[in-house]
Amino acid sequence: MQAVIFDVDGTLADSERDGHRVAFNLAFEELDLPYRWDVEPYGRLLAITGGQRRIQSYLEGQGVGEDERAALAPRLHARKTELFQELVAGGKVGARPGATELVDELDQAGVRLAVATTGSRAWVEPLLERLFGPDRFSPVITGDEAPERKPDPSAYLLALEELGLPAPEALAVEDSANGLRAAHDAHLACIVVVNDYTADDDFDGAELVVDSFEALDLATLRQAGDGRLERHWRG
Ligand code: XBP
Ligand code: MG
Repeated sequence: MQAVIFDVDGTLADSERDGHRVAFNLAFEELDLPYRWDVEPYGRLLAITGGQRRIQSYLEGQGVGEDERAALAPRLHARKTELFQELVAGGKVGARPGATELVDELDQAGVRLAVATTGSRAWVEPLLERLFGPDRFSPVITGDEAPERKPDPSAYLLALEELGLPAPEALAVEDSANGLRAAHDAHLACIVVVNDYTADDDFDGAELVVDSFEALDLATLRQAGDGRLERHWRG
């Protein structure tokens, strides 16, 4: 295993419940819209990857016509992205416990670190820099570059292409069923670190499913990446 490709939202960063969700609601409020995404229903909306598509789908469910949706969703998402950038700059979005330690351990062992996320580059770069320091990941593939969003594998395929590695030489780390499917469709072994929103997802086929980064270390990742991990457990 020469490289680990990390997902961002819900994986490296605890970014959804108190981050993206709050930014969406602030944008709804600013545009005088009656919508609010509470904690529990937001978990269901996460099945739709990509914030703008999530908004489009929600507006359709609210009976908003196609033309109005086409005009409103990009505006809402652009403002939400600015508001999320402000949350990031204000230190309101943290790394998941154990994530920085694992990234440092991999880095010190000479394992290459990359990112493949559905999120928007406008906030991905500043968030990664704030949580892990400058230029820790290369490549950083975001929803802006990937032709399709997860569960489509394109973000991971692009990351492998830029790494110049075949899938068996890398390992994906994800938090959700959408992410696991994207990794597996790119023929990557994948470890899942579940979170409150994804604990009940279907992770069939994951090399390993754990509840926290604290259950992971370099040796475990190497075993999973080299396909030598027999056990499938929640550590
Ligand atoms: C998670 C997503 C993103 C975020 C919101 O991406 O689906 O859409 O929820 O970010 P991943 P944007 O788990 O692949 O990192 O509003 O910028 O899409
Ligand atoms: Mg995720």
